[in-house]
Amino acid sequence: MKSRSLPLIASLTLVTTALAAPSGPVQEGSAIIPKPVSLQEKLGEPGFSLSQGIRIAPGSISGMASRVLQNVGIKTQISDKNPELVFSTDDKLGKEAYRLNVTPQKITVESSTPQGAFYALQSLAQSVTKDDKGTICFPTMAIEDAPRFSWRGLMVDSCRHMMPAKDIKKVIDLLARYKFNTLHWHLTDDQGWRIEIKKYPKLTEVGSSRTHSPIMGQRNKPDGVPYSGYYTQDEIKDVVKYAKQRGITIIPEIEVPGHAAAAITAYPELGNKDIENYDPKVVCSWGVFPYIFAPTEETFKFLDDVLTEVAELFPDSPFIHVGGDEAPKDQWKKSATAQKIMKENGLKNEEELQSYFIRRVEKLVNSKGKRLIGWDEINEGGLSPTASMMVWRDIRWARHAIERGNDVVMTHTDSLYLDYSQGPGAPNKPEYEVIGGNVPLEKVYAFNPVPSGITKEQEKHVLGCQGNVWSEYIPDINKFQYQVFPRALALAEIAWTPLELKNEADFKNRLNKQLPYLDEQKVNYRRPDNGAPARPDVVIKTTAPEKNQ
Ligand code: TNX
Repeated sequence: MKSRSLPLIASLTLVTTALAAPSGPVQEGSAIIPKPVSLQEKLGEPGFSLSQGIRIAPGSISGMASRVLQNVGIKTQISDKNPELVFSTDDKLGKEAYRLNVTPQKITVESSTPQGAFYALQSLAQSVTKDDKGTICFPTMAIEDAPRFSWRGLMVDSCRHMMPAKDIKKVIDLLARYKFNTLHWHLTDDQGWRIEIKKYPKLTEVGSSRTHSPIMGQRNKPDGVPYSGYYTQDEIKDVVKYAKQRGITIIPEIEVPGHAAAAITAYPELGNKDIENYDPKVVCSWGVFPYIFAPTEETFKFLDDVLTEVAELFPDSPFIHVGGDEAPKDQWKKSATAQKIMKENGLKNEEELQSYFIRRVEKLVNSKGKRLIGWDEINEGGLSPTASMMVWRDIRWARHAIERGNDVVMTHTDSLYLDYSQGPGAPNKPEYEVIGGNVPLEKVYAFNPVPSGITKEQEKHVLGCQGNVWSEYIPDINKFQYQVFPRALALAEIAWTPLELKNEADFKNRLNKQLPYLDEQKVNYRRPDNGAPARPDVVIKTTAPEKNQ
């Protein structure tokens, strides 16, 4: 058998080698973002020619590999006849690490998981270049790579304005290209409850609709246009699956005890109903509002049920985010019921009641097999030793939590709030309004997620960093893309690349080479050269998306 099949293999090899003739010398290197830990390119030597496309070895990863390469215009074929792109497992590599080796004849990927291989393919897809004859090719190169942090995130606020599931998928595609692995999905807030919960249908029947919104450019005037929308459980499952196939875990956020007006409007018995003038409504403007869950057993039972459904919808998320931010205590101060509960539990003040509330919710979250994460206000009144904290206000809170052994994710408002403006150049039109604050690209790039003054040993408590995209002034995908790109690429690099390799000039150079891809994908990014949108022809809406009107 062996001796008869050999000549066949030999002749096939000849044919295929002839097809995959190496390209001519390659002068331009790859412009990978985020910058890999180690990249060695052989410029001036032939690369791997793509004039005939590429033969991918069959296996569990080949379909995904084919999709990633086709997305950058490369013809692919899955074939075990002298494959040119091959995968192997090296269990010694970290979960997200990979090795990628490109020669004029062959491309090899080594990883310990499909996720590592996926990142190798993203690096490969970003390395398409041309040889001296203009033939499309990959440069001859060797990469060894692994991320600096395990949490590389972006938060999408679907409450103030809601992007349809198909647009969330577009966001996921771009995040995957730049090796993000976490999408934090803000699903409940004062202005809308956006996730279907079967046991409590009024959450979406009532809580997903508001009568109007502020007019863009005139933030204190109502637009008079009803706004509503939510994701069905089927849509959520579909988005979660889509994200998973692209190496992205979705962390759901269900806000407690504040930012809860929509839920309380749907089920008024969950609020502090014993106070005067109690009349909850889904909120139609932006800011911080008084309606906050009552700290009663009825509320905890409700949250238990909600979290059961949420945990089932996000099976791969290790965390459930429970908000915890901006919860005014006035209603608890006025409510006899809340005061009685404080007394019964020996709580000295309303801050301690907030802390009690969060600890009760943490037990529920843990009972579903998940860890609790919340905004840094969960610190006030005492931080649970097992909670993780998302630091958005003062970096000192991060140090405080880390010193106590809590894990943190850095989302600092001064550096990572992508709803803020980016510097000069946005068109002077109402639809380009932002909430306030200024975070230029350079400021994102300059941010170090590890706070100063902590020890090497404590650094392991910094899970990573995340950009937050609050959507008060982001009514649709076009404005979203304008706010998020290209700053998300700077964020991708600070989350992945070792600190000692950070170099702003080099980053900007690579960023310029990424723009043609973003153009091709029709991303409405902010032009780094003049601040204008990439696509002046796109219409950024000033009111609710059509579907929701
Ligand atoms: C504060 S950051 C909030 C959000 C707003 C945002 C606007 C945080 C945890 N809470 O509710 O949308 O400011 O930038």
